[in-house]
Amino acid sequence: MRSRGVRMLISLAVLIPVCGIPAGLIPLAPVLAQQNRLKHADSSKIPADTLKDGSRSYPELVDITASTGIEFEHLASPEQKYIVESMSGGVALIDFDGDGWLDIYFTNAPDVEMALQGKKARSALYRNNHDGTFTDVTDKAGVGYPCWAMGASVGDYNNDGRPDILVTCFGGVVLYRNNGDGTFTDVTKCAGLSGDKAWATGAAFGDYDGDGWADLFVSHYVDFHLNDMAAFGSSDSCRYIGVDVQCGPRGLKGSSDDLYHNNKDGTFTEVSKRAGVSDPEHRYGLTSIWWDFNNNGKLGLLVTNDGEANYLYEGDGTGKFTDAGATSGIAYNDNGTAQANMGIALGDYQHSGRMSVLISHFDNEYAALYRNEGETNFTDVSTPSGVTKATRGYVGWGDAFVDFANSGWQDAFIVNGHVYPQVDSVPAGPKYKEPKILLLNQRNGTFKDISKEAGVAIQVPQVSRGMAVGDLFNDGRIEAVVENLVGRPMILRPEGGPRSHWISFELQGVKSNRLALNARVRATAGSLVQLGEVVSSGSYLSQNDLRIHFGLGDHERLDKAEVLWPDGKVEVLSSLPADRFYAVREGAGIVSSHSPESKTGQAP
Ligand SMILES: [Ca+2]
Ligand SMILES: [Ca+2]
Ligand SMILES: [Ca+2]
Repeated sequence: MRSRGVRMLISLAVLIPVCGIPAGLIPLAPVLAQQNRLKHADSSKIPADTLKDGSRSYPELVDITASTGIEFEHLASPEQKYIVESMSGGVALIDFDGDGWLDIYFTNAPDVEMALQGKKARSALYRNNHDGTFTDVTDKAGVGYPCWAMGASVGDYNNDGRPDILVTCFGGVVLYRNNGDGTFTDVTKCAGLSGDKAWATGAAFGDYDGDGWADLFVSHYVDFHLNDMAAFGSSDSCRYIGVDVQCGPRGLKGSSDDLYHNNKDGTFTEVSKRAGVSDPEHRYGLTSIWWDFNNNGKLGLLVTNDGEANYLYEGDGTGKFTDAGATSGIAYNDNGTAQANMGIALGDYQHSGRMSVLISHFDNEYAALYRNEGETNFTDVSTPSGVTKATRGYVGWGDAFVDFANSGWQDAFIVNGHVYPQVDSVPAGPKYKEPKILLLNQRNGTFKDISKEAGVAIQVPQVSRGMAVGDLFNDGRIEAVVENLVGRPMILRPEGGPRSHWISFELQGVKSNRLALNARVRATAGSLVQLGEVVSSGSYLSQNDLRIHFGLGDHERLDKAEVLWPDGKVEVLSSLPADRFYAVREGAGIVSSHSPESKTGQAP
């Protein structure tokens, strides 16, 4: 059965060389339009990554938004006079209806004027129709008006196997319980989360004490109030490159952070002070992420702070944390300066067996690549790796280590967009709308900027914020969903390039939390050894696919997949054919697997 599945996939690939996914999954018209456009683009100039036979050495990232039926628009005031108008736009990938296909939740926010008039902005949930299109199901789902939304992350707070949504807001958080029937219920109050009235930003689920129930961390940004707003251009901290701009965050008060322990009964208890993660210094917190950064079996927490030192909390496994930000090397850049730390990408880009970190930053800085050296040590390798040169001059937000080409080596993708529209009035200055950046992993610790070779779509300047990566169409290729502060999102799909193999794992916790957050897979195919982890939150206030996907290059099978469950137990799966999706249940091994052309799982 398996070999026939692989043969079928190959024959389909021959039939549809550009699209590379089974017929019927994507409407044909947009694909043909893309092919025609490609022909025109290629006839004027052969891209640097085109091989002699005309094929691409790297996929083109094609903007497929128009063909998806997604019409969401993020609201934004033209002038962005207040910092609270600039920071929204996280996007979450979540299979809310459990059909095995990723759905998309876009957060939205009003501007100050709208809010003062009592007007709200509509966030939106789109259900995946399995044919390349999505349907707006926001109203039925009941998730359209959570709050003045910043971002969203996914966790299963009541451990019923259904992923829930946590929305961070200017004004606390909103927890949506997934009812399993296409609807959600706002359970913020009964869950004990309604005490938060501050400006919440990065929320992340992780079971820090290993009791099998995901706990929740929520970072906060500026202590901001609509009845007491610093006026546009009113002081030195409200000017940039000679022009008046919005004020902050510098010059404004910051806000402390929260940690909620899961009581296993649908409620949480706030424990940040006794846990040591309350942020008494009131730094400007943005994205947060749980992961076992030093591979000691105990969950740690990274919190990016805007213009201030990052927190890297080392956990003792029982609920006590110590900030190792400064000693680990991740709090500051290699000049000892705190940068405007925003989005977080996690990835073992060097196949070292350790997850390194890429943090996006402001335009006069650079995206910082912190190489994980093990034992709670990180080295800022941004400059020797080529990341500094490629990212300086842009304001970066959502970021990901992602293998669009399925080569087995993760590249780095960063979406950009300035904070101040006023910069456009400065002739030699940066621009409000900025292109995206794609950095090719050169497999020697360095990256090459291939942004201009990856197609015209990512060169289109936008004011981007959130970004999430995942296999939207269950075809073994990873898409990127970019949420822009201004206007429509951009959905990017890799097309063309070498036909490489891949494998995908959905992990189901039993003793561990049901979504298997922070479980890992170490995947071995010949000499190619990769590490993947199930992570709540990340990028900029966004949520990636919870499945672990590996590109495998020429490898037609995985020799070995070691599943590292959060409690330290390891399950080893051997000789798995590539180009398939595997569901692995803790203690039970593979419970189903399927190829892209069969929509439902089957016994292994
Ligand atoms: Ca779905
Ligand atoms: Ca749930
Ligand atoms: Ca817990």
